[in-house]
Amino acid sequence: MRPLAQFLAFALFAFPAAALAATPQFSIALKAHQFVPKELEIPAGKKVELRVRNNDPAPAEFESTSLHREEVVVGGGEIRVFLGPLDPGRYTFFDDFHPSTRGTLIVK
Ligand SMILES: [Cu+2]
Repeated sequence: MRPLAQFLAFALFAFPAAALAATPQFSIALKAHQFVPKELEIPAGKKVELRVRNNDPAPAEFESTSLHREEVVVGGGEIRVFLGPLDPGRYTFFDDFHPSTRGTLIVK
């Protein structure tokens, strides 16, 4: 391959990986039917990846009306939820299987 063709082949290969790596990641866990942390701050106007880890043996459901998300997390499992870009504000989420288990996403 000529140098330009080599560069283009490399760019096509490398840029999607770079774009993925640039998505900021955040984590919360479920422990004894509590979100840890209870409040999580994420940047406004950016797509983010939220990892939700369930450290309890019982299944949980990460649900949020304002975020339009509803996903089961099996006991001992982890899910990846892609959110945003979001407007600044407070977004509540809860475990629909244990509705008193609640947390807040603070977007600023
Ligand atoms: Cu639900």
